[in-house]
Formats: sequence, C-alpha cells, structure tokens
Amino acid sequence: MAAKAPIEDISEDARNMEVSPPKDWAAGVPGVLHSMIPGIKEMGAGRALTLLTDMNQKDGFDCMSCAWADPDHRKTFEFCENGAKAVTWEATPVTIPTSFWAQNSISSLSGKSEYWLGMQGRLIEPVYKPKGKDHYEPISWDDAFALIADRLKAMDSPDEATFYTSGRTANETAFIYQLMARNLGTNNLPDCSNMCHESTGKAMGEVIGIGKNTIAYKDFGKADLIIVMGQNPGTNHPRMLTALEECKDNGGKIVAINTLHEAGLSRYKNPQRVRGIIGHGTGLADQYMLIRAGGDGWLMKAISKKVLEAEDAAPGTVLDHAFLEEHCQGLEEFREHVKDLDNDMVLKATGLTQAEIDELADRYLHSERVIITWAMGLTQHHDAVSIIKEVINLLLLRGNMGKPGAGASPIRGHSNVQGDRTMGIWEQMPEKFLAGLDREFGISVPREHGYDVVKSVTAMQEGKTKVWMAMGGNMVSAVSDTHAAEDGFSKVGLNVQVSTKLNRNHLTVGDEALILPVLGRTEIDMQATGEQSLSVEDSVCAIHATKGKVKPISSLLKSEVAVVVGIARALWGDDGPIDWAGFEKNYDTIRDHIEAVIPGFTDFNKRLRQDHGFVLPHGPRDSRTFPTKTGKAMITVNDLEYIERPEGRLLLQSMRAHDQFNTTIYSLDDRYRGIKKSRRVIFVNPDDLKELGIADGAIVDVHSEYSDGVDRVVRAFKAVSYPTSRGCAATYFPEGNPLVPLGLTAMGSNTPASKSVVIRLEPASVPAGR
Ligand SMILES: Nc1nc2c(c(=O)[nH]1)N[C@H]1C(S)=C(S)[C@@H](COP(=O)(O)OP(=O)(O)OC[C@H]3O[C@@H](n4cnc5c(=O)[nH]c(N)nc54)[C@H](O)[C@@H]3O)O[C@H]1N2
Ligand SMILES: Nc1nc2c(c(=O)[nH]1)N[C@H]1C(S)=C(S)[C@@H](COP(=O)(O)OP(=O)(O)OC[C@H]3O[C@@H](n4cnc5c(=O)[nH]c(N)nc54)[C@H](O)[C@@H]3O)O[C@H]1N2
Ligand SMILES: [Mo]
Repeated sequence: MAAKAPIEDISEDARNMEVSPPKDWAAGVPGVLHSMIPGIKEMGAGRALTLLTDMNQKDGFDCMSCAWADPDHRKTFEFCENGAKAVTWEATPVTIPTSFWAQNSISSLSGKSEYWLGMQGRLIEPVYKPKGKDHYEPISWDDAFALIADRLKAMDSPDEATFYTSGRTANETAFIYQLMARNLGTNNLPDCSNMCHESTGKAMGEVIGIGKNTIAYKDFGKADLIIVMGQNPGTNHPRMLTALEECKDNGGKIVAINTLHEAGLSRYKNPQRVRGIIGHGTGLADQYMLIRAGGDGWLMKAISKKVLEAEDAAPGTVLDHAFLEEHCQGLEEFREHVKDLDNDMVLKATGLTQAEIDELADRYLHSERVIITWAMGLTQHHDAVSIIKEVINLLLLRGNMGKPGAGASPIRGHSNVQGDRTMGIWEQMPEKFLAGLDREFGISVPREHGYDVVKSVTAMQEGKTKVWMAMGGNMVSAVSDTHAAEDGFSKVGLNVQVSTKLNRNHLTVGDEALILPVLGRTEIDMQATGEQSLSVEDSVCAIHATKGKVKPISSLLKSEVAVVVGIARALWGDDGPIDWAGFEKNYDTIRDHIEAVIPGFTDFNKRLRQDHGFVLPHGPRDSRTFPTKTGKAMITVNDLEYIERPEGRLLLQSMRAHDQFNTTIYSLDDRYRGIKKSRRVIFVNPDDLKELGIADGAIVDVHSEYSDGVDRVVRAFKAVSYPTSRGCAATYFPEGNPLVPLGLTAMGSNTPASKSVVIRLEPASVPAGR
C-alpha cells in the first residue's frame, strides 16, 4: 500500500494548553464516536468495521490496550474508546517509506516528540544503523539475523546480552523468546512488569502463594462492595466500568480511593444502554476518598483495626473464624500490632478525616462479599509491597477470598503481561520451571537470577551490555530517570528492537542498531501450515486465542515468532536439541512444549480452540488452597512509611492521560481532565498553589529532590489548579520520568516509585517549548 503523508509535528508548548474544568462522567456515546471517527477516516469504513467488530470476539483478536477480562456474553461491539484507538493506531495504512531513512538522521529524529514518531506510520522493512553512522538503512532479514548471531557469539559471557519484553507479546512468542535467552545462557529477561505490577506479584506471592487475581469476571456482579484503589479505569480499563455498573445494578456499593478526582469513577454512561445514551448514566462511587499519595497501607491497617475492635465488642460475629482457623496464620501477631496503631499518624498519612475512615470501616463491616481492585496507584511507591500486603490482611480477616463475589483483584496493564510471566519472562523464574525446560528440551539453562529493568539500566551504564534486544516496548521512555537510561542505551554495542512503530528507543542507541518490523495483533499471520493463532492470558487468568483479521500492511513483515526463530537458527542451525524451524511452521508445536513445561496447560491446543479458551488453576480462588511456604494464607505485620514532605515541596505522581497508551501518544488532549493541546502540565491542589505563591496557569520548572543530590528537572510545565489531595501533585508519564531517580524503587520489587517523588516548583527558567 502506498505511503500516505504522515501527520505533521505539533507544538507541545505548554502555553498552547487549553484548560477547562474536569468532567464528572466517562464514556458514553461521545466516547465511542470519538473512538470510531479516526479509524473510519484513516482506514476506510470496510477495514475499520472488520477490525472493530472482530475485536475481543471468539475467532477475533484480543484487544492490545489492556488486560481487562472478557465477559461470557459478548456484545457485537466489545471494545472501548481506548481499545479502538489502539487498533486504529496499529492498523493505520500509513507506512514509513524507504526514503524516510536517508532523509532523516537519527540525531534529527531525536528532536521529535514521541507523538510525532508514532504518527509516521507502520515500520515495514528491517533497517540497520552501522557503527559510526547517523542513519538507519535497509537490510535483508537474513543479514539482520546473521549480524545478531555474530554479535551474540562474540560476547565474553551470555550475561552481556539482555532480552527485554513489553507485555503485549503473546504466550507462544514469549515462551520461545525466553527459551532462546536461557539456551544462550542468561536469565537477563527484564520486562515491563518490573515497572508495573511487580510489587503485587511480590506481595501476593509471599502471603497467598500466587500473584494473580483471586476472582473471576462474574464475581464483580456478585460483590456487595468493590473498593477501587489507585486506579483510573475510565481511561485505562474502560470496559471495567461495565462490570462496576453490574455490581451497582445488583445493589452493590463502590468506593473509590484515589489521590485525584477521576471522571470515570464518578459517573458512567454506558453506550450499550438507553439510559447511558440519553440519561445521566450510572453514578459509580458511593464514597470517594481523596487520599494522600502513599497513604493506602495506613488506611487499610486502620480499617483492619476497626474490624478487630468490632470483633472484640461482639466476639464471634465479625471475623470469619472458620476461614481464619483453617486457612490463615499470623492473626494474633497482627492483632497485637494494630493495637498500637497511632491514629494521628493514620490521619496524617492518609490526609482523610476520621468520619471518612469510619464510613469505609462501616461499609466493610456490613458487606459479606468484598472485592478490592488496584493498579499503579498502589504498586509504584517505595513501600508498595507492604501496602498491598495490608490490602490482603483486610480481605483475609473477613474471609473475603475464595468465595463468590469476593477477593483481591490487581488489574493488569498490558494485554498479555500476566501471560508473559506464566511463560517464563522473568529474571528470577523458580527452579521448577527451569528444571522443566531442561527436561523438556534436554538442555541446561542457567540458574543465577538476571537483571530486572532497573538493574539492566545500571548494567548498560557500566558498559556491561553488548547486545540489547527488545520484544516490543520503549524502555528508554518507560523507565525512570530518563537521562540515566539514555546514558545506558548509548553504551550498548548492538540494540535490536522488534517493533511496529517508531519510538524513542530506536533513536537512543550505541554503536549499532537494528529495527525489526513485525506483524501486529490485527494482522493475519500466515505460515507454512496455514493461518496461525496466538494466545493470551487476561487479568483473571483466562487463556484465549487471538487471531489477526486483516491483510498485513507489508509483505516484508515477519511474525514475532518468526523473528525469534530466525535469530535462533542463525545462532544454532537446525541440528540442535530444539526444533526452532518447526515452531515457525506450526505454532501448535510451541503449545505442545508449553503444555509439557507449565502446569495448567493440559490439552492446550484442544482447549484453546474451544469457545472461550480456559481458565488456569488458582489455589486460593478455586479451593482456598494457599501454595505458600506454610500452606496457609499469611496475615502479616508490615511497617509502613510516611513520606515526609519538606516545607514548600509536593509529592508528585506520574500517570496516564486519556489519549495515550503508555509511551504511545494518540493526541495531546486529556478530555476528562479538561486539558487540551499540550501534555506539559502539573496538576496541583488550589490551596497548595496559593501557599506556594504560584498562580493558576503559571509556567514552572519542576525539580525533584532525592538523597543522591542530583538536580533532576523538567522545564516549562503549566501549573493547573486541580482537585488532588493536599500536598500531592500529578504529571504525565513519560514526560515526568526524568524526575524519578533510578534508585527510588519499591522495596522488595525494585519497581520505580513513579507515584511518590518529592518535588519543588520554580518559575520557568527557559521559554515554554519542547
Ligand atoms: N488507554 C490506556 N489504557 C491502558 C494504559 C494506557 O496507557 N492507556 N496502560 C496500561 C498499563 S501498562 C497499565 S499498568 C494500566 C495502568 O492503569 P492505572 O493504574 O489506572 O494507570 P495510571 O494512569 O498510572 O493511574 C494511576 C491512578 O492511581 C492514582 N494514584 C496515584 N497515586 C496514588 C496513591 O498513592 N493512592 C491512591 N489510592 N491512588 C493513587 C492516580 O490518581 C491514578 O488515578 O493501564 C493499562 N491500560
Ligand atoms: N513515570 C511512570 N513511568 C511508568 C509508568 C507510570 O505509571 N509512570 N508505568 C509503567 C508501566 S505500568 C509500564 S507497563 C511500562 C510500559 O513500558 P513498555 O511496555 O516498554 O512501553 P510501551 O509504551 O507500552 O511500548 C510501546 C511500543 O511497543 C511497540 N509495539 C506496539 N505494538 C507492538 C506489537 O504488536 N509488536 C511489537 N513487537 N511491538 C509493538 C511500539 O513500537 C511502541 O512504540 O511503563 C512504566 N513506566
Ligand atoms: Mo503496566
């Protein structure tokens, strides 16, 4: 298909920003129309309609915009506004022509915004940047594979290579990708999960034995109470609003706990319903708690204390004694510990009133089936692991786990981030899995843990990384401390990026670099034995197939599976113990190996072809069996932190706007928050602005403060008065990432603490601009 003219760059000057009051409702018809217009305009009505009606359907493809679960009864349009944006972004007919690479040097492209880069269209041919050159140039697939194999073989140790994964990669690709890394001899398998729900995995893994959601989709409709913490579903998991609405329809209540007022948590206009189209929609949150950043663990502990006090006042009636006795341990230590909880500290750390806390306690005590959901507002703090353990403590006290309508529900981000972990994308996979690989393939994989994301940046900075490969993603923009990451990437010998669209990581490279363009989820994947399907795992452990529907945008594209196989065959030929060539011909063969190595995948190929796939076994959810060290769920004593905010400083979080998918920027607007035409914004509570003597709308520089004394700064942001809790401020990711120190990570999970950075605002030192 001929390349169309790409979209022009647009100024990101904060002075262009248009600010209006935030909305108090989400979705509805404007949302869906918003989503369909760009698709229809760009792709033509036929292609757009095929894609939008095949999305999240049996025999269709899985939406790549989040890991939200599919309901049993799917509608014709089972997608949301942001899913539609993701699809149109990928399936655009705009492509990057060969001439682009000669016309644009890497240095000149580095000056472009992430938005502009993404809008240049799909990558359609492999390109190579030789040492000493400032341009990419076309290269054949065979030469690219040979070059990668050559550089990998030239390394002194397999640990000089690192293999990153972004969580959109399907199960089959992820499985053979980690197999390639481990067969080479390294566990350097960092992934986006290290920056995302790692704190959840760590906390839940320790206390209940598994890091995954303990509920099924249907439980949302059965809950009496759903507490949504540190999550903005109206933007990031819009189809979850339907599940929340189901809860309300059945008489359930919803409590939102957030540092900001988010439109999607207040009111939802379901476009599939008459009252969502013409009426006021459904009011969602019955209680909205505007909490201080990082205060959630204190709140959970305070509610737990109330639960224990209620039990003392009416013994035998409040706790779920049968559950606690049979399945849990640690109650007595916890009971002693919370007795000493300092109520003044709770009020200070949460910024809430006693009445608000009492109201939540009351709701919890009067609900028999409670679900607590959470996302990045809990996982990206220095003591995130402890905060999440406090969530589990509260649930366990009243047996809210492993029964209908109740449980712990971490809502995953990338559409297959959970599946990638199941497939072995982790720098610290347990012995059982590694031994399984050895047995299945007759090989011997390494046991020493590899680098996670943060450690991989340090290794690059220290010059220890000769070959970097990324299966999707844009780590240089996604990780904290952008300048440290740029420094690291500039020291890598060969940078191999497997991608669909151009991004910052292609321009932040060392000596040599390759961009390998691949099929997206929407495109038909044709191999020697016919059209192939892949599989993914959603947030509630359901495995289902995903199959591309439209003709690939270029005949030069390979599937991600074919790229891994190409490299592996260039490395080891066809005579080794692993039949790489067979994987590419027929993905069923990969699934047979997955079945042999990973529990829960019995009859994988057969069950994948059944209607909705299947659900992986889950001890706590299915039978209240807890695969922890002791076989019991652990109620734990956790020390919580209070992040001090020195005089004149604020606590900054960096979050997503409505028109972005992580580092992919669809537009410069954030409709629900009333922001248009620029993303260089910092939201501040009006009283804090007053106290700091900063006018609403002033252009400021934002400096972060950290123990290493480095002055990290982003310049020329517009300070906008906004309903956020006192002392807390918010900006967008990735623009805010230069402010997050690489060393500021969650204890135990090493996840960048992107939601609690101490900052100060100063008058802008340079004119507004990019
Ligand atoms: N459209 C779209 N969908 C997406 C994504 C996207 O970028 N765009 N990204 C995907 C990915 S990878 C992920 S991980 C998810 C992310 O989904 P979310 O976690 O919803 O993403 P964030 O924008 O980081 O929002 C964090 C929320 O937590 C709140 N918050 C911040 N700090 C605190 C705190 O200390 N306590 C409490 N209670 N609240 C706090 C913020 O105000 C915000 O509402 O979404 C996925 N889906
Ligand atoms: N400050 C701050 N930083 C954060 C966060 C935050 O809340 N605040 N959130 C963190 C979280 S939760 C996450 S998950 C990470 C995300 O980190 P990443 O997963 O690394 O980043 P993405 O922006 O999702 O990656 C986008 C790129 O993936 C490629 N891509 C898209 N589709 C495909 C495909 O089908 N195949 C291939 N091969 N490539 C594809 C495109 O080239 C695109 O540019 O960021 C983290 N960083
Ligand atoms: Mo994520």
